This record gives sequence, C-alpha cells and structure tokens, in this order.
Amino acid sequence: MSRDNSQQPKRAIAVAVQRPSTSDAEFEASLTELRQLAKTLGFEVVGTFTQKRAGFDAAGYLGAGKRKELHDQVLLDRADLILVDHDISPSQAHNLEKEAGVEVMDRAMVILEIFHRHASSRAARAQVEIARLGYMAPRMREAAKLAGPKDRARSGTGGRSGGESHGELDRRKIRDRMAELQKELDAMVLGRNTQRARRQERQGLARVALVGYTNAGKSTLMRALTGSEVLVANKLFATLDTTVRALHPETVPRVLVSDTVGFIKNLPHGLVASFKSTLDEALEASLLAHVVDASDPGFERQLAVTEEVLDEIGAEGVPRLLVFNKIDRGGDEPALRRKYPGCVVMSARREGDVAKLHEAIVAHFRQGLVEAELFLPWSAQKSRGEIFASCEVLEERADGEGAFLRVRGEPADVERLRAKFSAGAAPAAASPASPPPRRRRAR
Ligand SMILES: Nc1nc2c(ncn2[C@@H]2O[C@H](COP(=O)(O)OP(=O)(O)OP(=O)(O)O)[C@@H](O)[C@H]2O)c(=O)[nH]1
Ligand SMILES: [Mg+2]
Repeated sequence: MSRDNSQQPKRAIAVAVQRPSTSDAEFEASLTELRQLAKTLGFEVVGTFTQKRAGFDAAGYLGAGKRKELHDQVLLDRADLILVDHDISPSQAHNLEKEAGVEVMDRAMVILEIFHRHASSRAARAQVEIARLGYMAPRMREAAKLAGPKDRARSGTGGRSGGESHGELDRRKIRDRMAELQKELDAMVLGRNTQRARRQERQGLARVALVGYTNAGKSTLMRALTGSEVLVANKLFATLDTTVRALHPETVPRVLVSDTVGFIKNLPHGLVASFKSTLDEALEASLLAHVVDASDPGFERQLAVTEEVLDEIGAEGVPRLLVFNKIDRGGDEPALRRKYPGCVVMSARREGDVAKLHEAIVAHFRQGLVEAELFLPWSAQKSRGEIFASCEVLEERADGEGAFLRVRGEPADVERLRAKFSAGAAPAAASPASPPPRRRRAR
C-alpha cells in the first residue's frame, strides 16, 4: 500500500529510555511534551516505544535487542520516522537509524526544527541558523568518519587545498557560514542596543519581561496588558522574537512590557546561546513576570526548568512576580497561594484578572517612589517641562504667585526638584508615596 507523502502527515513513533532516576510521572510528562512538539511540526504520533534501562546504550540508545524490536514496530506502524525523547550522540543516532530503517530525530533536533520553522525576523532566522549549524557540525563529522577514506582525495577544485576531504570542506563551510551569520547578528544587536538606549532615555527604566515555559500564555498576557497584536498560538515556541510595548492603560511611571521566547526542558545549548541576545531583554528588565500554566499537571517541573534557564543566562538576581495563568482550565488556587506567597493566580481570559496583574506590576514599580509638593512661581513656568518629564503630577493648584504641584517620582528626581522648587514657607519633605496628599493653602 502506498501513501502520498505530500498529503499525509509523517507518521512518527516516540521512543524513550526510562532510567531509574526518572519517576514514572516525569517520564510520562516528558513523552507527552515530545508528542506535543511533534504535533507542532505537523507529525502524527502513531506509537510509543519505551525501555527501562540503567542507562542509555552507548552504541544505539536502546539496547541491541530492543533496537530489533523497534524495527518490527516501525514496519507494523508504517512509521516514517522515530523521535527520541533525549539528546543522543551522532553515532547513537546513526546506529539507531540504520537498525530501525527510518530517519531518527532527537529532542534537540525536533526543537531546532520548530525554531527554524517559526523564525520570521532576520535576527531570529540568523540565530536559529547558527544553532542548527552548530548541531549539524559534529553529525557531519560522524557521517564523514563512517563514509571512510574513499571520501578523501577527490581532486581539488575551488578553494579546497590538496588533501582536504569533502567532509572537511563542508565543515569549513559551516564554520565560515557560522562566523558570517554571527557578524550579521552582532551588527543587528548593536543596532538594537542603540534603539534600546534611545527608548530608555525617552521613557525611563520601568521594564517588565514576561518569561516562562512555552505555551504558558505570555503572548496572550502581552496582548491583554498592552492592547497590542502579538502572535498567540496553541503551538510550542510561537514567539521567537522579543516585542516591547507600553502597559495600557498608560501608567506613571511608564512601564514597558516585553514578551520573550518560551523555555523548555533540554533546550538545546546552541539555542540558549543564540537566543541570549533576545533573552537579554529579560536581563535588562527590572521585574520578571514568570508566567506558569497552572492547569498543566507538570507545572512545577516547568517552573523549575524556567528558573534554571534564567539562572543560566544570569537573571537570578532580577525580582520575580510569579503569575499562575490558565486557572480557568484547572489548578488548585488555594494551594498555589499557600505555597507561593505573593503570587498572582489568574486567567488571561478574564478582564478583571488582567486588570489585577496590571495593578500588581504597577505597584511593584511604585514601591520605591516618594511624593512631594513643589512650588513653581509664574516667573519659572518654563521649568514645567522638567517636572513633568521626571515625575507624575498628582495634583495642581495655582494662586497669585505661581503653581503648586504635588508630584510622585524616584527619590533622586524628587529630591533634585525639591531643592529647586521648594514649596515656599513650609517646604514639603519628600514623603512615602502612600499617605494621601496633604492639603496646603486654599486656592
Ligand atoms: N484557557 C486558557 N487558555 C489560555 C490562557 N492564556 C493563554 N491561553 C491559550 O494558551 C495558548 C498559548 O498561549 P500563548 O500566549 O501563545 O503562549 P506563549 O507563552 O506566548 O507561548 P510561546 O510563544 O510558545 O512560548 C493559546 O492557545 C492561548 O489562547 C488562559 O488564561 N486560559
Ligand atoms: Mg508567545
């Protein structure tokens, strides 16, 4: 029976070895995620093949006998490829492929393929390409080794020197291409840094980054919090670029929100490295809103993985706001509140919940602010711009001599303005932002 491959999705078998250190629940959750990744790539997972083993087989990941069994299952399930739920070495992949008789993709390759398909901006495409080439290089070396000496010493044309084999040539091409892409990327990052500097100058430094496991709902919250049209999709790694928008309705201080690439267990190392510049946005944020899908039974593991990656990129010191999302789909709200004090439990589908998250973010940035009353004589009205640019003006009154402004802002800004525009006879001391404004002088 022949199948038309262009019409039908590729049929895949999910394959995994369970080591004694992995609990059944963890093992199952990881396989479920692999199936989800496969679905994102448009594959149909037609079977699962597992083995309990003390460790991965050095030659072929599964034990020798199991590899033969796998070959039978491939025939039975009419599978087109095998997905391995771990990162395996080039030679393990090669041997498994030979014995099973179909293409083998390991977890890293599956994730790389998704990133490759979803990358749309020039920067994201370059980053993914670098990661893919980094993944390919050792595999090509392995393939060349197995191809043996007949690959060598075909007569040299082009830039190839005397004894260089095709494999070596290809590897040199890969290295050159990676260097070229890296250069392009550096130029883009430089451009972005200047843009970013300009943006920050204009808008102050209150920044929150939405970070978290893939599919947790970061882009949905980004949309809800900023009224912007970023891509939301029930796919893994829908977002590969960081977008930045202001919190809406606007606030003082103005808060910028950025959406970031999602994390996943065993994120290929090349990807962590290549997405570092994207994730730098997260490092620059003064608050990380860590979004967790509370309805996912494996949310605790996802939370831990995200924290690990954040540590890895040096973001461990940035303050966190833990946001448990999708509570409309499930999850134990009281238990979450008990276990994670200060967290936000919400659904992006409920307007009131989004407003509460909005409030919690603004409250974070207002924490350190102070209030003061300034007096601006009519003769100094040209300084109004300076005050409005650095503070929020809460209240304004005027009398015959000038204007009284109650302002709230960063302690240093308020102190500087107070020294210049002290409110006359009874200067207002900078006071914490919370108490209600004092009434001074009737109009
Ligand atoms: N039921 C429910 N679904 C939600 C909620 N928030 C988001 N979703 C859905 O979850 C899916 C993933 O949402 P995204 O916002 O794309 O997730 P993300 O975290 O940006 O994902 P990546 O970009 O892949 O990292 C979409 O189908 C959303 O509609 C929620 O509070 N409740
Ligand atoms: Mg997203």
